[in-house]
Amino acid sequence: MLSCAGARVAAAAVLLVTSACAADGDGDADQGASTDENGDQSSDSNDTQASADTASGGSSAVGCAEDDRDDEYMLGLARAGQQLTVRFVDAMPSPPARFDNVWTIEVLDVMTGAPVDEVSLEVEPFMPDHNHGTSIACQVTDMETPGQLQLDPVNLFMPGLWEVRLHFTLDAGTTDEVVFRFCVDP
Ligand SMILES: [Cu+2]
Repeated sequence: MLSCAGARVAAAAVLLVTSACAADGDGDADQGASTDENGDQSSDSNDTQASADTASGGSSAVGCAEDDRDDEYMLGLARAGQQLTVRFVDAMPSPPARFDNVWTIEVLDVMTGAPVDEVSLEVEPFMPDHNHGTSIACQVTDMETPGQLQLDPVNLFMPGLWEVRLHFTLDAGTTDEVVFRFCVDP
């Protein structure tokens, strides 16, 4: 099984074709679950709509500062699909940034809020403005804490708005999708 490390470095340098990183399975799970179990955010916000806080005038920044389509990252940021809610437990770096990110998420039943462990997840970072994704495959590691998954790397190689589409397949064979949107600066 190939390690992603080489391909990752290459991609960061030149954004070139990295078909070498056909990673799946249980790679480096040694990042450790820096489990911060309940954070200190209240936990029952299914849809923490981070309203764009562009009200504070003054700066005439470009790029992400002007893009109000993105989610404002915070610990506990959650988005819901039809059956599942996904909540951030950890993000390195925080907030999400260009290149490789390592996320720990919590997968919960959208109705009951109970952790859901019997899922498989395919991670698809996508740039809606450019109509492309990334060739760096994301490995998903099941963490010890029920419902928690580690995503490594979530590769956001280009500055701009990314949709990170989380494609879930549940135990019963049904599917669900949860999307986070982050804009990354150069
Ligand atoms: Cu792009």
